[in-house]
Amino acid sequence: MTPDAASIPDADGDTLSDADEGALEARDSDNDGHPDFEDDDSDSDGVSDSVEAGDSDLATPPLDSDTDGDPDYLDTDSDDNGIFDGIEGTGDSNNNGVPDSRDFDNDGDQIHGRGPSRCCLCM
Ligand SMILES: [Ca+2]
Ligand SMILES: [Ca+2]
Ligand SMILES: [Ca+2]
Ligand SMILES: [Ca+2]
Repeated sequence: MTPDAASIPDADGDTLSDADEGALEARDSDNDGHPDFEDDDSDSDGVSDSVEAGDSDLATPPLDSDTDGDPDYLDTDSDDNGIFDGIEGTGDSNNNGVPDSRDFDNDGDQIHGRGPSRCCLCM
């Protein structure tokens, strides 16, 4: 975390700044009655905002893994591989340091992860 980040407000402590979470307009992306800046899971995909933030630095913009304009914490399919983040979870099937929810190729077989992955089939 940079020194400047200590002065950036973060009401829910998920490492996404209140400004990034639309505190001014009290945006509530998943319409659960909790505005994003006070919601631990703003898109209700089962993966917490602190994980989907991408890093613990308040000064950096929220991560957008698939660069579709929706940051991961508001994107129910962060890696755009056709499998919802809540199904992929935050495990790391291929041990490449990228959680499955934002890893295009969970099993590392070089085949884009769209459709059922092998890890799901053997559960
Ligand atoms: Ca926050
Ligand atoms: Ca909410
Ligand atoms: Ca989420
Ligand atoms: Ca996105």
